[in-house]
Amino acid sequence: MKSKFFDYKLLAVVCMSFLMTTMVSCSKGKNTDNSKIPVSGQQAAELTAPPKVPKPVGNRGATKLIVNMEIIEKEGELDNGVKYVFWTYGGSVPGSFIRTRVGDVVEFHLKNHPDNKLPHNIDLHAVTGQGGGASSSFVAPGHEVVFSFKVINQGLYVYHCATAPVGMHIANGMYGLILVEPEGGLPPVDKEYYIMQGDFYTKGENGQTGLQPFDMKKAIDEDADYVVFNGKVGALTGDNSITAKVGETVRLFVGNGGPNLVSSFHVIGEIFDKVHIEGGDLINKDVQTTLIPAGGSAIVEFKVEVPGTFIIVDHSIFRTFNKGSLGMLKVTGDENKEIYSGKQTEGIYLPEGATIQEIPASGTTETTSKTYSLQEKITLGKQIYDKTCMACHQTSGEGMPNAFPPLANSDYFKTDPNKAINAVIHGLSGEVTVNGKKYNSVMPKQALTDEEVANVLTYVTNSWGNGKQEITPAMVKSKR
Ligand code: HEC
Ligand SMILES: [Cu+2]
Repeated sequence: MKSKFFDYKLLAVVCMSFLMTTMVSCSKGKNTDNSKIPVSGQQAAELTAPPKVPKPVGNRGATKLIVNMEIIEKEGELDNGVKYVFWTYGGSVPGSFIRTRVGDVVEFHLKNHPDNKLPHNIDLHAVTGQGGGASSSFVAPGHEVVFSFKVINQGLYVYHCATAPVGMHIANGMYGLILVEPEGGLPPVDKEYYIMQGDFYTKGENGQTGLQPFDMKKAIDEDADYVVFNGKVGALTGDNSITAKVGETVRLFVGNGGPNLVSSFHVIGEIFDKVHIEGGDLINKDVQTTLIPAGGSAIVEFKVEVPGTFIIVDHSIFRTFNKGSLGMLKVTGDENKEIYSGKQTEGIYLPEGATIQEIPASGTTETTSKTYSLQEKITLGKQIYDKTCMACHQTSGEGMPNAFPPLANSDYFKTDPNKAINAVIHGLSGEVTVNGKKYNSVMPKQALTDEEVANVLTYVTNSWGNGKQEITPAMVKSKR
């Protein structure tokens, strides 16, 4: 063991310098003496926009690595139709991925584009030194600064802007990842991707279109309108999904720029075989969800055994379904029914033997004598909808494929609102066809007063492309 070490020229140098201490510290010296690794030659760093990462370092020796990073302030989209002025490292959110190895000396060229409005700088968590580089890198528009640092610790590190107001610079997208590989590189895998979460604060509510300015008050209150991967709702879905083939091993370099929220990173239907906890050297195995602090990271690895669309989420789940933190990994290849069977059978489950269950009544069945305008009925109806129907029929009545039929533009009750009344007061089961699609499930009868049923159905029939109708309590009563 020791003789093998001494064969190794590099470590011999390292160990020699430690002979004054003890042989024990010498044999452990591999990690602690990276500051002494000599560099030879120089090369320009490959920088990539997410979800791509640069080529692995492999077994190249330590070198002088030149990073040319340009800060660009530019308008982009946070969601379809929602415009936002992002401040970026390299033109993307998160910023360009930097890949280096222990022992490298990084010569960092930070350029602030002349069209930008503000000064910026950079704090790299991989730097050992004042401000992580921030104190040497403050740069005005139209200027370039250069500073160098020796890469001593391996791991996956966040970098970000640290110009006041720091929170605002980060909130506008000024963060990214720098990977420091160990000597000889990380073990090779089939696919590698770069994913970084961030929370955004806009003047308008989630979904409000047009150019949205940053909202300082919401940022201070940590009341995010958007929580997204790679700077945009949908940056990793549909055609932008990341991909793999059955049998491949996938490595995700995952960061969290914050500025405020921590991420409960999870891939639905996969188990992380390995997690480099917090981006460091310690590996945990067989992990379901890994916590990624704001300003922190994790490297997760897993082999994909079966095909499917694996949903990538922050398991603080309202963020995923209401604020944007949803990505997709599409895996193609042959099924493996032993690992996952798919749906085998489905029948209707009615433990009490009755055809339709009733949801216990909460309120009174009496009807108030007050008369409401159509608009008031719609408003009251929406409240009932959000409380009672939305869980199944979804926010905008769009339903859910194969489970809950749509109420939006539904041809089921278009010509006969009594069919909707019957569904609500008596429940509905057995096969129904809505807009050409078959459903065969059970809707429990809803314990609502005549007036509540009238209001909720008036809301439904006056929303989402349904023909405008007013449903009265008398109409409901006649169907009881
Ligand atoms: C627990 C889930 C659930 C809830 C809650 C629920 N529904 Fe349904 N609804 C269903 C299912 C399932 C069907 C289809 C039943 C079938 O396949 O026979 C359905 C069918 C319907 C239909 C007829 C088909 C269509 O899409 O036009 C209407 C109208 C309807 N629901 C309205 C409502 C309204 C209004 C509420 C709230 C007061 C409500 N539902 C609450 C599950 C639900
Ligand atoms: Cu900045």
